Amino acid sequence: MAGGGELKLLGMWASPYVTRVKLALHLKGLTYEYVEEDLGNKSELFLASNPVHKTVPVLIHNGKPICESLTILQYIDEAFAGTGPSLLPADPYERAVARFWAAYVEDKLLAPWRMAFRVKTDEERAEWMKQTVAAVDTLEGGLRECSKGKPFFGGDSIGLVDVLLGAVSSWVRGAEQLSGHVLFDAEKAPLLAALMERFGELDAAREVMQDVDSLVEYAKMILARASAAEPPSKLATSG
Ligand SMILES: N[C@@H](CCC(=O)N[C@@H](CS)C(=O)NCC(=O)O)C(=O)O
Repeated sequence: MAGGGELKLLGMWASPYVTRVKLALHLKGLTYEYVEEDLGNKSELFLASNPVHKTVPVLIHNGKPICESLTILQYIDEAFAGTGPSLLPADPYERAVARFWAAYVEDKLLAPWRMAFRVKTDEERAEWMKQTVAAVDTLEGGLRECSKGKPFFGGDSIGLVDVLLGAVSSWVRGAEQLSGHVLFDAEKAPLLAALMERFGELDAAREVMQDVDSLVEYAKMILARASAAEPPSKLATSG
């Protein structure tokens, strides 16, 4: 893997936000040191690096911290522009479109899906899942327009939106095992389902994605704590 200064990633294994950053670093072929954080007992380095949100991931590049996964992904793309493939297209309009769909995935798909793991009752969970499923429908249409028959949202190769979606692939499979609900159903969202399949075949995905059975155990703990109304602040949750 390539260098380009010292890179350290503070993360937590189950976090899909951390997985995004790992994926981007692997896709770019960058060497980095990974440090697992105990979110129940945050390290001094971690708190000093992200005093505002106190969340993982944090990427430290030559001693300088970068926080918030979407900001980190775009930083990696810009700071290592000559190294490996680009996550964002060169054309300003296409970049804007990619950022638009990245924000959509974040706010309309993953945020409600994350809530579904955090609420106390089945009724509340069903409401968040309704919003999640509606977002999958819209995203399928977006993918149809953006990919123009090519394999990824980013066209021929994996881009920003593909990284966001791919990063939840183990959580998607884990949630399927837990609830039987298929988030990217091949009949209702064939393009997204095919994209997730293709993503799973990438070397970066094989190297980085979490073990699904471990996530299932972790998710059971989150769901149990949520239904007991324990504050979820110490837990990483899906989406
Ligand atoms: N918007 C943030 C979300 C990151 C996030 O929520 N991380 C969780 C783990 S999945 C976290 O660090 N939680 C720490 C805590 O709640 O104390 C990002 O994109 O980086």
